Amino acid sequence: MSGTLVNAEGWHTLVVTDQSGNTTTVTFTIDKTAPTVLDEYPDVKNDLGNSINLLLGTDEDTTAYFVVLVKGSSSPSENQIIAGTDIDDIHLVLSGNASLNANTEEVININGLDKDSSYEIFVVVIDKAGNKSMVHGFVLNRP
Ligand SMILES: [Ca+2]
Repeated sequence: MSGTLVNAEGWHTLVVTDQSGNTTTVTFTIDKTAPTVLDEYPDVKNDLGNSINLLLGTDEDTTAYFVVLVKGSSSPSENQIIAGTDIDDIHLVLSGNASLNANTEEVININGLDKDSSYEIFVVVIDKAGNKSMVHGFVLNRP
């Protein structure tokens, strides 16, 4: 094997030629950039007491993970949010994930809330290369 080390981001095409002159072309991408949660997200609409719509948007195709905690809870780490736990690794019923398309608003329905409680929702998104965004929080205040 010989060749040039490729580590630049973006799409690359690799052409392999054997001793008989047969060639195989492989296309691959290198992505080292963390995805970003767009400015207006996360957001909550349609607060019906026991259920809400969580709105999310990102700048590339990602999987979003979220946990819903009582207001004032400490933020879990990225990996704890992915695992659906709080900062003490306690698994949360109010957690989940969804696929997001780049620059498209995704609406996630969350059920099972106590209508009299205020909540804090923590979100992290991961791109297809495994790069993680920062944790983003949203406080859902109830009267
Ligand atoms: Ca990326």
